[in-house]
Amino acid sequence: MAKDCESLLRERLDDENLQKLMALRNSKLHCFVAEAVELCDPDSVFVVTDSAEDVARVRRLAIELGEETPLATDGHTVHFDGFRDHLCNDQSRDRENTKYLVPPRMHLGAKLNTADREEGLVEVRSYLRNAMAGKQMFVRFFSLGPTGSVFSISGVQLTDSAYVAHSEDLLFRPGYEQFRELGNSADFFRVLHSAGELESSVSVNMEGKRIYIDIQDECVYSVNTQYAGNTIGFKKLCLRLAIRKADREGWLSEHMFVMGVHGPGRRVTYFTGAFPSFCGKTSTAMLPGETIIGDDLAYLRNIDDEARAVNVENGIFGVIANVGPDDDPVIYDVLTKPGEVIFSNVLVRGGVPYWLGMGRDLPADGTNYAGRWTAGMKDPLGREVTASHKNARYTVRLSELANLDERANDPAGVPIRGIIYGGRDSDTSVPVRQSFHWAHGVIINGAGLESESTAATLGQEGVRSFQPMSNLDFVSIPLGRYVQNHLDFGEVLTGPPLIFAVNYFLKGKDGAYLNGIQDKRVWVKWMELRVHGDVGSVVTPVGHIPRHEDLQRLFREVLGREYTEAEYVQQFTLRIPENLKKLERVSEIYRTQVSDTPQVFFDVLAAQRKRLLAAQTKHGDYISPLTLAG
Ligand code: SPV
Ligand code: MN
Repeated sequence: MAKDCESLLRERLDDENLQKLMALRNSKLHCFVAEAVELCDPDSVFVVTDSAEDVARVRRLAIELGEETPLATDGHTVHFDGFRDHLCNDQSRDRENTKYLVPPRMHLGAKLNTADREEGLVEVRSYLRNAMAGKQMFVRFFSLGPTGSVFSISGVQLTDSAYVAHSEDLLFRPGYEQFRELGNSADFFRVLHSAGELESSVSVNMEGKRIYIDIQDECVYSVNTQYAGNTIGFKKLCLRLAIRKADREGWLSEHMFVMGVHGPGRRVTYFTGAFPSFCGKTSTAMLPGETIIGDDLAYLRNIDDEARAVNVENGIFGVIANVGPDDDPVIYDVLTKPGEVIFSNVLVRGGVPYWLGMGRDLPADGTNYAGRWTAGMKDPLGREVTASHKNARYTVRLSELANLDERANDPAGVPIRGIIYGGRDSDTSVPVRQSFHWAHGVIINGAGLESESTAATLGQEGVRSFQPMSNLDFVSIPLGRYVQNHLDFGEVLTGPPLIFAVNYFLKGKDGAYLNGIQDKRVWVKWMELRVHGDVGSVVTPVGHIPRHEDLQRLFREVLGREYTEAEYVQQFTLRIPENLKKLERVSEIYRTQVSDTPQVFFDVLAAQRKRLLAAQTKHGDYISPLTLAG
């Protein structure tokens, strides 16, 4: 077999590319490329090493092939993903067509989207057959996590999209040299992607969009799509494989940022944070005054009984809507100065990118994801085409950010002292709270996480969805087992991270948000002080919450404003009926939809319920934090 692969490669690759591939003495790699070449039939194969020359050529090709168009500012380009109407488009992750291919008799639980492995492989291969005819195949090597580290996982991606290949240069650490070290090991992830049939460099066969994850073979297939979340295999697609690998090997693969929060006396305390999309995860990770390690994916390991984490990635594929100079100055700066940036699905006019909520007026016409655009334009279904897509994005290297943490590439990771869970919750949870202990945090803050949709996504505001660890879309093992892995991870650590929950979206009775966008800068400082025991707390039935005097001082120091007792009482009033309802919802889901929920889960929920009921009997439905502070 290895011999056949090699002769096929010799037939199809030119000398230079063949040599680059053969320098990596890995027969599984060679066969993966050979079989993909045979299946997809590209005109040529470009094996991309870590050299600056190869990397620059990928970017050039993205422009030459029309997948990216240069903008007026040096280094900026724009890419558009296909759009026909609001039901048929390629601007977001496609949940419905993303499936795990599972062998017979393997069960992943009701919450996971699965297909029969053999049938799925036949189907996706039928779409991939000859899909690269007339095109070039890029062979890309990356390291997930810092190179040469206990955390690193090697990955190879084959794609016919220069935009995908280019985006990966910004998002991941180069891995060709790491593949050399790998020798003939079979321990790496593989991704095969084709954008499929193109018109004006855009995927058009959207009915044929398939994203299949073969968990048995650790291989991802993606076809007839270009949206990065569906195509850049090392982002969310390999996250699913990494969750399984972590399960086997006893570590955690999470949808989390990693950041350094700066405390008194130059102290830096590292946190990870899990928030569903559109809930402030990236903007928290890059708060001014703090330092960023990563905004989306983290690997956590127990190293000498300490939790340590790395950023899986090396760049950011971030939501651009509402990024403006006041609320997100760090990234706004990167997006408006010369440097390598790929904008996707924004509005362009005169070589300048525009997006919703950027803090300036948008032009009345231009080019966007729907083609030529004018204000008020409707799609064929009669729905408004917004100036930029609400999931329009930017892709940049982390090194462009002024506040990159100096330990961002530390092969040993950084010690994690706090974990933050956040969701969109208009009526239940206080803005920040700390759980009583590891299991309490894992279960209530993490596994019990819910988030509300916005009007823009479901047409109906305030629909809560269940978002355990904000990782539900990517969990590739039975959910109860995944929760158990979290419980086990912390149990053996000496001083496990404290677990916090934040809620940036709490509303008052009048429907207005109770917090300012900048308030999260205070919450992270409070959490940092809690880690070191530098501030006390008010003990409530749901955990520890801040005292007014500590917040008052922090609001002055961080935001230079007074934080009144009235504000505090409004924001931190414990809402007992809402909290009881939340417990019921979470309990119901784990009782009826998750077959292997650990018993401790229900015990922790029951204890919280008991505390809430006791407080309700004593103080009523809505309890001021001042009452609880005694
Ligand atoms: C998210 O949606 O959580 C993202 C972007 O980070 S994607 O790569 O599409 O997952
Ligand atoms: Mn994400």
